[in-house]
Amino acid sequence: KWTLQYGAISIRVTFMSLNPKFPCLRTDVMMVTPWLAPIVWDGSFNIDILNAQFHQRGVRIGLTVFAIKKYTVFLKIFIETAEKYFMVGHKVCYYVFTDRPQDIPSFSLGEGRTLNVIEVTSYKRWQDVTMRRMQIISENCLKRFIYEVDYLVCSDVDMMFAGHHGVEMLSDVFAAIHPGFFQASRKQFTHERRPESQGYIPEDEGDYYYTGCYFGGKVEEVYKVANFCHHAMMADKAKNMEALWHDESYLNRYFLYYKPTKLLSPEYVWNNYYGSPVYVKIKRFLHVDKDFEKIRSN
Ligand code: 2GW
Ligand code: MN
Repeated sequence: KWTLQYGAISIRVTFMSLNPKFPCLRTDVMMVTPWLAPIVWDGSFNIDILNAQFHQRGVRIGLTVFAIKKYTVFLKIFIETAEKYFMVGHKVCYYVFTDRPQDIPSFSLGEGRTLNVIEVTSYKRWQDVTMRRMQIISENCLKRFIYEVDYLVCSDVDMMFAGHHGVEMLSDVFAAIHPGFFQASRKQFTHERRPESQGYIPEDEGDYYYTGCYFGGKVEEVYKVANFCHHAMMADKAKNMEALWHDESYLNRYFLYYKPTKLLSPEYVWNNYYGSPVYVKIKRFLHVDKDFEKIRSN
């Protein structure tokens, strides 16, 4: 415990974050949204305090990932790097959805960590493969996740963890800022702009451009996100429409009107394509290079 003196006022400090050694403040980036949701950047949190809080609650975290068709090749690096960096020291359940369960290797997992392989049917069109994730996630929230975990994190599989991903991410509902749009202006956001689509965001609206490849929250909240996106897609499909960036567009629409309670900075979903700007001190999660031709052909 420390005492801080502000003129005549002395304050007993019990939080490490007020220790000058742990300032928890960044002045070079936006640390809070206009609706007062924190934006998580390196240097903005004290992990020891957060770990103690989440351990006290015995929090269980689910990580969902889809490996359909040839995308099963990405799983090994994804899980192996998650073992190193994702929620280390907490209870973790991986949920791997695949049409090829026989192709899923076995992994040696850390204590308190389990991996469940769940067989699902595939879709012909790749757009349906990526979009139907929302339906499958929402169904499994009700069937399974709600009984097994407290928080869910939903991720693309063509990714590798490269730095700490801990409980600082967790909140009722969180989204990650797309690394390509952190410095972009609103009119550059690639939202769906056709008013007829369920993914529509007017030109003069939209807070951030969120990535479709990483989001999460409490199971109840993820259910609402995924259920909304699935039904929005189905309504568009009935009109023979599909939003510009598929599931990502519907996700952005949801988050415009049901704002996330925490945002992850692009540290949490980086792509080396965007280089190394100074504000990204750690690249915690990286898109894996893929041979588009090979991996996306049937
Ligand atoms: C996807 C595109 C073309 C051909 C196949 C696939 C495919 C995707 C597949 O054959 N098998 C499969 O399991 N997937 C799953 O969908 C996998 O989990 C993958 O990570 C995810 C999204 O596809 P991906 O990673 O190829 O697309 P990206 O990296 O361009 O994703 C962004 O845009 C997507 C919508 O177009 C999604 O919103 C995604 O969340 C975004 O990151
Ligand atoms: Mn991807």
